[in-house]
Amino acid sequence: MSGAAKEAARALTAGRGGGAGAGVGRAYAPANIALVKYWGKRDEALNLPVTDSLSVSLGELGSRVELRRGEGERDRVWLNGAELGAETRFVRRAAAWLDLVRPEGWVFEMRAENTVPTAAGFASSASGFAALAKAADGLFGWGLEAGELSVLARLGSGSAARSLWDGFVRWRAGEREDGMDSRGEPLAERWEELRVGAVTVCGAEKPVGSREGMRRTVETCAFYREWPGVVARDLARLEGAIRARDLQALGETAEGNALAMHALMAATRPAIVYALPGTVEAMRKVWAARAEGVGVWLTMDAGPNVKLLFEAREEQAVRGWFGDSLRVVRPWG
Ligand code: 2P0
Repeated sequence: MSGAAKEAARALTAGRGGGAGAGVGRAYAPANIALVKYWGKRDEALNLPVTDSLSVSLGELGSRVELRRGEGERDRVWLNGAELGAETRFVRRAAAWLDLVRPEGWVFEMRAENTVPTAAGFASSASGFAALAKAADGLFGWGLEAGELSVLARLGSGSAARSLWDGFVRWRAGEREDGMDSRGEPLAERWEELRVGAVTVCGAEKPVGSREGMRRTVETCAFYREWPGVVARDLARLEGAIRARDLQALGETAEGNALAMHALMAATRPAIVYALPGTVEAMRKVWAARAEGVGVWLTMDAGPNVKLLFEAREEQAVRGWFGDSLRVVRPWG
């Protein structure tokens, strides 16, 4: 990782804690789904976004990480009980983050368990880096606050800045060049009846990764200059909807924002289209269900799978429309 990322990690952790007193750090962090999306970086090395974004956590879907000092020449990493090869993307990304906090001469042993079904298209990098930052805090005894851990987690993956809390989290883009003010902030509101559904269309790896996709959009999409205005308007609407427990306003805002993001992608050159035939089919099903009075809205990330937003009282009706392809989670666990 870059010198700037190392500098940021050092600024947060230097002189904190007494080394590895705990011997092991253990932590859990929930995955999150953005209702107003992050798409575009102003600084790639630090994962600093162009705009704020706002997500809701996914309760029991997330990552558990255990971190301790290892022996030998290199880091060893296990995912869901199986040791991964040093050249896998997962291990390379974890090791790059660990380099930011690695004491001289150290190697690590990291054990990660994901309860996020990767095949359902929930990103596990957000919960993974948030849990890793918390586990490192436990191992080294830094005693960092959640907001500071959000900065550290962001250095691994942007959306990880939103995975340090349960519930609604707004990631403030911040203005500082070193990114110290670019961190998540939890909203006080709890919305116990809110449900998130995942419709699995395809579990295969996406054709264009988020980092590359964002870069391409910022550079070539003729409408990208409109995006910050769209986000500002949607954030104001969404926060109002959350305060008022207005599902229709929340749903319309989230669905509109996701489709606007996908429109940016389509207007990128070369175009980025994550939707598959099954994606469009699921979208049309949501709209048909709504036309029949079911309170359900959709959102989509950088992939073909569709996420649904509804309240507990509609769960049966939504299941009736989507059957076995649907996984339902409670944001507050
Ligand atoms: C989001 N996504 O707000 C947006 C919406 C996908 C679409 O954040 O490059 O894994 O590590 O900062 O956070 C996915 O991208 O990207 C993402 P990096 P990240 O959730």
